[in-house]
Amino acid sequence: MSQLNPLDDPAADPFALAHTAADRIAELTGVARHDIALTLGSGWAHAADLIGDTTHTLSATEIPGFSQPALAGHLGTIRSILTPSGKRALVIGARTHYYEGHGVRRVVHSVRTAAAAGASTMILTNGAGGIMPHWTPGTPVLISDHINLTADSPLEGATFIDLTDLYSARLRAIARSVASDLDEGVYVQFRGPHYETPAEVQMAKTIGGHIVGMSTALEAIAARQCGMEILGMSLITNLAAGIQTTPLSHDEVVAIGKTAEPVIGALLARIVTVL
Ligand code: 8IG
Repeated sequence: MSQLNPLDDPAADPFALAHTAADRIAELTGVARHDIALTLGSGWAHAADLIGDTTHTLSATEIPGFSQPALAGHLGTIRSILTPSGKRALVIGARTHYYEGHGVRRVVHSVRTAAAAGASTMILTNGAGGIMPHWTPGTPVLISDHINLTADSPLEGATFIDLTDLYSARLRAIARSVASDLDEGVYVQFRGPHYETPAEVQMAKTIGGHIVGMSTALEAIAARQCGMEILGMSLITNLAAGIQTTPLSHDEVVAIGKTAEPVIGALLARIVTVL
């Protein structure tokens, strides 16, 4: 089931390919520049219907370097949306996860494409496990920082990038101006696709983590490299292994996402309106 992807050529320049992808988006949409970009993870897809008028829906397969998501429930589409405040939002529903094993270039291609399309703000959302026991499934939380446990990086060569204030305090404050009760926490990215053992969750807690997931951290690093300002949000769909006493089930995670979708979609739409 190999799929030809120009990013898989080691000689390819991933930034040049991101520009090619952005040019294709501009050509297909007729929109020369996008202002903000959103990656919608598990539970967040409905936000796309609420943040404005979708003027174009593209299939990920039309855009160089993108692949269809491996996961049912993740839409393989890229939308251009005109928000009520007149901004252009690029909504990426086609996330490639690190655990798919296609390499980190493919994981961060959507972020680099968004930057090449002009976006200066990157909103990264995901479904994740919660370590804080009071975060009942369905709770949205802001990401305040991350711990990257993938032992990988989207940066190649001796590229030293500062990650202080990676998840913009300014954007978190704006999010809280819309929903003052939004809690925040440190996101720990594991490789997956297995969920953690309870011992690994205890380790994540001990080293300062509050949220466990399988995306976002690598994407945030790439977004920072491109100079974007980042807002990260997790939907807690389950308590992490050992914090909840019942076994984790993907079906349950999807079901919680579906239930929470209208609420968190509306929340994200309100945040986008005031950005
Ligand atoms: I949804 O409990 C979701 N994604 N690593 N752990 C990790 N990723 C997740 C989890 C979880 N829940």
